[in-house]
Amino acid sequence: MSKTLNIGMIGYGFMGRTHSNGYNRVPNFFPELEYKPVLKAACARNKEALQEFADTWGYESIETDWRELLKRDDIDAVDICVPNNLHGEMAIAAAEAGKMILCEKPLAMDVAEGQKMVDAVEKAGVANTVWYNYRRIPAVTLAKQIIDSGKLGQIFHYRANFLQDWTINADVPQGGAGTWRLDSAAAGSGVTGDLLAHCIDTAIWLNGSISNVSAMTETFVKERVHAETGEKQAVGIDDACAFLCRFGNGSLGLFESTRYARGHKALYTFEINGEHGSLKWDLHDLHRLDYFEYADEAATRGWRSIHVTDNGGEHPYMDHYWVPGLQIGYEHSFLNQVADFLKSLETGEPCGPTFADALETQKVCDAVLASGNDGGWHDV
Ligand code: SOE
Repeated sequence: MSKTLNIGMIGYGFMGRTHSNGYNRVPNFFPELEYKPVLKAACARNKEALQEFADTWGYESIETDWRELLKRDDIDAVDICVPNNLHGEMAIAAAEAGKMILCEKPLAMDVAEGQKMVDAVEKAGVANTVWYNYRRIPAVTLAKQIIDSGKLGQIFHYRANFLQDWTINADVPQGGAGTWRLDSAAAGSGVTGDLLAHCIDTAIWLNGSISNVSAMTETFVKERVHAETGEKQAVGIDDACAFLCRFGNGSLGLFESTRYARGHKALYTFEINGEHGSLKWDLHDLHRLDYFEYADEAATRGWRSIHVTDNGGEHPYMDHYWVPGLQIGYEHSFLNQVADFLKSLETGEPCGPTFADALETQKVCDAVLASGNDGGWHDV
């Protein structure tokens, strides 16, 4: 007999859409799961825009006050899809109300706030996860399986980039619904919390903990008009950030992110070099994983590009989709995370990254920002 999981979604932006799509489609692709999500209520302050969102994605009701949403007995899980400065207060209140929580990344504004959120979900004993969705792109999950199998041997290098170009124009405002990511009061940080956090989450998952960091940050556009007040204000976010790090396993890391890489829209790439082989992945070609294996015969040795679409159990998640050779996309990483969350309710196992896992990423982000400010090496 199937069980329902009633979702209360807070927020209706880009991420609200990706998550809602995940909840809606998961029963089609993962019919074996015991729990089925039900889009019970969507919540935001702008009633008209919210109603349109609710109608588009199939939410049964709306709430304009998130505290009212938390009081409802018919809500099992709360999805927090709002600017970063609201995650902490909402997540702590949701945990106190006994709700399960699926929180958009990054977990918090800083480590101190993130720690309170971890304490709250652990005290309440509620299921929790953070939407670092790239882990669940099949090619990235395959990279994890290859590394865990030991095929790469000792890891020497981890390299990652996340490059965009959408804030080069100094007329782009900060703050407000579409551009809160540029306002440090709402976002906490710039590319470090927004983009590098993804790279760091994947890196910790694939290659283990990060011990210390040395970073360089820059804000190229120093002042921007605030979309809500119309006032010109100093920009407090990092527009670009590059950092070096050491991993606990002795490997060296090199990370770069910017919103000023003209021509790049969302170029997330990583490369891992080990003793016996290397792996590389590129979000713009997300269904492929490139693999070099030194043990191959010398004459034909070279990089192979694995089309991660086999559905006989060889390739993670793919048995839930089409026939071999037919790929899936960005949105399926969210379906896969919903499916894993629902599965975790059956098994009682946590669905990573949990709040506690995401706090480790937050610790690296805080150390990177501190190093960007003073130029020194910082322990994580
Ligand atoms: C920023 O443009 C952004 O939307 C991030 O906020 C997302 O987390 C990332 O996946 C894509 O880029």
